[in-house]
Amino acid sequence: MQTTPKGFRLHLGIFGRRNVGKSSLLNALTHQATSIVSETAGTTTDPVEKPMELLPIGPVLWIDTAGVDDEGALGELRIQKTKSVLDRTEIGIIVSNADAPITRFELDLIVAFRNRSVPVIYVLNKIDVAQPCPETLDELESLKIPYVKTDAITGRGIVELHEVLLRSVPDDFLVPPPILVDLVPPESMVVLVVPVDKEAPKGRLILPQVQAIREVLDAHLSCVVVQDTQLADVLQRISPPPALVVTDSQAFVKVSADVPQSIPLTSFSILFARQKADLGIMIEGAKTIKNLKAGSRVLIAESCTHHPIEEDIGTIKIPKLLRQFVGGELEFKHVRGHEFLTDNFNCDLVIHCGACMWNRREMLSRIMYCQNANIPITNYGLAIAYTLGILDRAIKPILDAQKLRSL
Ligand SMILES: Nc1nc2c(ncn2[C@@H]2O[C@H](COP(=O)(O)OP(=O)(O)O)[C@@H](O)[C@H]2O)c(=O)[nH]1
Ligand code: SF4
Ligand SMILES: [Mg+2]
Repeated sequence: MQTTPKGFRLHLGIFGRRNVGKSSLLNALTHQATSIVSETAGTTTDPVEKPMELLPIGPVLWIDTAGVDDEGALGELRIQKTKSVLDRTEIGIIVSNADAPITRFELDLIVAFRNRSVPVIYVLNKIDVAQPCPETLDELESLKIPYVKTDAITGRGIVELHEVLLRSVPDDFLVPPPILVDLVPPESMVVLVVPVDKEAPKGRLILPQVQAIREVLDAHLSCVVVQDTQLADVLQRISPPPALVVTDSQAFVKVSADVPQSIPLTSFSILFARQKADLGIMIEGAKTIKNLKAGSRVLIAESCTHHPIEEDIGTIKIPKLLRQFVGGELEFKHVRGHEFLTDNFNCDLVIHCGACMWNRREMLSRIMYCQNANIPITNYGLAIAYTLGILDRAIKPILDAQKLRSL
């Protein structure tokens, strides 16, 4: 985690007047005593920096500052230091006592962030003591500033603050990793296995396949696209062997038998779990399949509302594989589109489609929702690979590439 250079971390600055609970909020956000909390105003002097992995957003750097209303000559110096943090802040968090009106201190901060095109979040803290007055909420709404009510001592509102943070993360920070080109050496060849069975759409390929081919071409690599039935024969004819084989998850067992262990193998869904979501969290989710037992509840979620291709895999194939794995009946619920856990289906696992039609932020929001509700989440490809006992092989090409990068 500490290997991420500071410059690549999303800088989250915490600002506000003295004693409003900025340091307490940072401690609640990081679950540790990072910053000194005190009843004495002006305790935080120099900005306090705390790097952390804020899942599923990624590596962030929290910066706790001194109060912007500090007094005296020393106070002036602290204010200068606090202002210098403004210039490196990518999301500004303004903390205030919940019942306090918005004063010139907060307004100055809002203007400073707006001038820098930096998103702002307003935190109304100490709601255990007093509620915000309606005028403050009206003003925040008219300024179009998202706000969250917190009690930094008990951690109330921290989950909501995480959700608002994710919504405020600038797009360029959420730039997804490539689909596959970073997993193979330059100028290498990859083989894409695309079964054309009765479930395949007529006359075309599906989006993940098209996107993978396009990425390979853009990177000036080459690729061979074959059906699973031709794979063994084609592999014999390719020399040197391909740098990677990517298969549709549904053909994984056959393909895994046909591809020698020396050739890295993964699936489209696993590549998309990395690109669209957070592969680490999704792998952990897949591994919780071993905890399912007869009667466990599984939510199967698809991003598209009507998608006949996925219908079979989500409604028939995955439930069948899971029943076989568990050796008993499970309770399944299927949701589509933006409908998601809204009826509080208290489930043991969420299995999501590859989300190829969605942007990364939307999928990360779902992951965050599940994490906050303590529900493991995985995707179709990972769930299939796990139940078939081939997960380790399927994720190895990605883990190997990550290891190489961190050397
Ligand atoms: N009741 C209550 N007290 C809080 C809350 N957050 C912080 N405090 C208290 O407010 C005081 C100032 O907190 P601190 O985090 O040092 O404020 P800072 O100066 O803005 O960093 C301390 O005594 C904290 O215990 C809260 O949500 N509720
Ligand atoms: S978003 Fe999901 S349901 Fe829609 S095509 Fe992609 S994998 Fe299938
Ligand atoms: Mg402080």
